[in-house]
Amino acid sequence: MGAAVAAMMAAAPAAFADDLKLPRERVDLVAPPFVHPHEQATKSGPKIVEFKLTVREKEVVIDDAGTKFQAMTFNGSMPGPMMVLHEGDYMELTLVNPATNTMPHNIDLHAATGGLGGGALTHVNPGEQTVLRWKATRPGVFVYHCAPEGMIPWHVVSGMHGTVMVLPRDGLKDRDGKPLHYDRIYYIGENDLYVPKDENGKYKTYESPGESYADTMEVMRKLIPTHEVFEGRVGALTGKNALTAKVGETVMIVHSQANRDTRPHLIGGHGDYVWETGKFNNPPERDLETWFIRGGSAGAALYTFREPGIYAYVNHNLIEAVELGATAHIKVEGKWNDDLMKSIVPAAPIPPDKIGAAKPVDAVIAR
Ligand SMILES: [Cu+2]
Repeated sequence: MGAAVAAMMAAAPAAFADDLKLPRERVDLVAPPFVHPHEQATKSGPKIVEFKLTVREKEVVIDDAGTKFQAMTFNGSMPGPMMVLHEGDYMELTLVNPATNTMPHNIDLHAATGGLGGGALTHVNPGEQTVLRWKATRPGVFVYHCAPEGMIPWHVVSGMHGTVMVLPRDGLKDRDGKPLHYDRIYYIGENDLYVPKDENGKYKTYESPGESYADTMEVMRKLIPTHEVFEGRVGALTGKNALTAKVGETVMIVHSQANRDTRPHLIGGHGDYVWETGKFNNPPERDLETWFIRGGSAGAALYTFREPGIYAYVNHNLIEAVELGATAHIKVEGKWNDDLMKSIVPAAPIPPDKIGAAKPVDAVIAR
């Protein structure tokens, strides 16, 4: 670690000036759908939380047909990792743009105040890095995304987005101030993708993001995504990649969409407590069937699983869920509760003496 810190000090000495006499914590980030370990409520005072995001431009596969896509990412995943801190903490973010990249990048953090959310202070060309410090003053889940002048939407829909979660220091509360906790947390980042096709309708491939730019812009301007995905590809969270939970566990699902509206729905379950707009100073809504995530925002939902099974968690524009990819699975283990649901008569042929019962209905229709 010593060498890495020394290298960073040499690159950006001013950012490490010890003007805040606060404890520091360095956080190692993990790729979605997982979230780095964190306290839900904290008894400690404000601190400086250090995160590092490295921009990775890379080719990725976005569906089971093997469609290739020139992605731009924070830390190599679409979306980038969730970064968690508490209200009153400072984030000290190192943004690295390796020399192997081809594009300038930066970061606009919706949770931060001033300077285009940090976008004005974090512009890095390939081979550069920068350190930004900002104070977390508003609790909630907030999108962050790349926003380089002249190519903002392209970088965002190419994968450069993620979420910051600022927790209240004393944790989450319901409408009456009763504490709310989660046993697991998953972060689902939804991404609309616009992949150009050739004259035969086949998806085109490119050597670099820059080479794909003109064609991609043409598709983007029509506003019809070719893919709508969770965690960067169709099937990233289904089948053997399903999320897991147990009956009785409370799961927090944070859902972001940096560019386009979406409407999460848990088939067979609900949102027990939902911060639809994602901001924890507002009381959570109860018992939702579907909630709305505005493009450019993140929302948070708590659900305690009551029945085992495979749950589908979808964007309930079902065309986007089923045809374009916006579906996840949650595999829940535990004991079935007959009180909540029970099959009284399993499907079987209609008994002969009941066939006639259809006749009056036919008569009504005929009349
Ligand atoms: Cu970028």
